[in-house]
Amino acid sequence: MTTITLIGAPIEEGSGRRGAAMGPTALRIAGIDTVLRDLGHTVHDEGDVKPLPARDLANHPGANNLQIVAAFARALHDSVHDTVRKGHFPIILGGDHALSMGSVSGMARHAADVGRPLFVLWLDAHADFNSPSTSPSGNMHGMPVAFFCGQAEFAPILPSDRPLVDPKKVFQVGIRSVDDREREEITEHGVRVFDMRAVDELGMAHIMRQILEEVRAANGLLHVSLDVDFMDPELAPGVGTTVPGGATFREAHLIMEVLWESGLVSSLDVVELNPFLDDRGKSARILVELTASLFGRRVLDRPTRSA
Ligand code: Z70
Ligand code: MN
Ligand code: MN
Ligand code: MN
Repeated sequence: MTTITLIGAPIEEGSGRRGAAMGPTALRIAGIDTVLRDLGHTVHDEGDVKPLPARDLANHPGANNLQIVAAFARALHDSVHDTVRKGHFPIILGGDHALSMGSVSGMARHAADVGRPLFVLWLDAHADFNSPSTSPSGNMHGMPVAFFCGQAEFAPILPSDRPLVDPKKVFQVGIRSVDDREREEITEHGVRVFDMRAVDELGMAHIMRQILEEVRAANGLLHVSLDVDFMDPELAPGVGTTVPGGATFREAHLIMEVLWESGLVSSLDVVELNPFLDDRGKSARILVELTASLFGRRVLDRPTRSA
């Protein structure tokens, strides 16, 4: 059984609208701690990180709310790194997706400490590979992947010696809304993309098998970042940007079940839940269910997990 640390990150300043700061509270009300304890895990809830704005950074015209976004990134980098160093599994309760600048960087630091490669599974409608100079919106929740892969424009946010993630170890599944410059960037940097067309043509089981085999062969750590908009908006409406044609309940569940069976997952972000836009807690409850499946809830007994 796993010792899990919940870390709330009530950031909404990366998203360009209000509401995602209520995400951690909604996930707690939906019972994320209880569900994990009922599965036999030990759960610590650290509460929410309380960052102070990064006043050393100047305002930037292409990076909205840079000071507060950077503050969350710094706080989460430290908190996630401390958690995983103790041998605990961090679950970051978002908050908008800009928080992954910090959580993934904290995991990259840990991976470097233990000499293993870090892989990232990015479950999202979006590629989130913009930079301040390419972003059409200036919203930093559209930038975390470019950040942790080391795009130079972000240099002052975290220390310059921070370990980066190799873009060829980032798997994006379910994407279906990509800006023109982002498309060029993810291709140029070799991000591994399984867009919605690939999901339809190959099937989720095949895609996940391929990803997990690669992580296992490299003895990698795997960070999972789950954006609510990965799922179809009919299923999970509680999100700022709804993009039609998302993952089904069955596809999302299958992913979580095979991830659990793999034993390879080291850390999880649950991001972009906007309870203000949700339909009577529906999206929060689905996220809690998916998290339960990632931690071993099953329908029937099957051949057990390998690790
Ligand atoms: C667009 C941008 C975005 C949500 C990421 C959208 C970004 N690519 N939206 N996550 N919900 O503004 O960069
Ligand atoms: Mn996202
Ligand atoms: Mn998204
Ligand atoms: Mn580039």
